[in-house]
Amino acid sequence: MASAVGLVATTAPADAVTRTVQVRISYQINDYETIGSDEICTPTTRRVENLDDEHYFHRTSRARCGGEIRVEVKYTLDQENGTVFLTAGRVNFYEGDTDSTNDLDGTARIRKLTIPAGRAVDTTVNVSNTAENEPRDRARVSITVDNR
Ligand SMILES: [Ca+2]
Ligand SMILES: [Ca+2]
Ligand SMILES: [Ca+2]
Repeated sequence: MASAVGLVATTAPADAVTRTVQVRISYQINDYETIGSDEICTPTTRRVENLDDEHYFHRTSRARCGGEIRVEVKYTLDQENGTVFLTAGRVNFYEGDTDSTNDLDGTARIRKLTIPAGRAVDTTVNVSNTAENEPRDRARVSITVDNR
């Protein structure tokens, strides 16, 4: 039999747990136009990563639309004993001269998610241009965290 020496050569505790998690974020963005039709964008971002149970993971997903809008989804992932938690989540809606603008015109919280091992959980957030009272500048953001 092969020797077991070396198999425990790690600094992680024996009960360390790592989960491979996919976060999929689908955007439906409407860019209001004073002339012509509104511009509509439906990008999706996907991120697969390994979450150990000793750290928090701060993440940002971004989408742009119509030359004037940028939507940013910020969230924190934590993992304990195989269960994944999405916390401190927020969707920020920027609208201005370009899609690199820092003109924050709307924001909304993401509810906290608890995703047991073997499950996927999703949530939807709506945000719009409340600062300039332009409800046709808006985004619907669907977030799925897959802990399978
Ligand atoms: Ca516009
Ligand atoms: Ca535009
Ligand atoms: Ca604006």
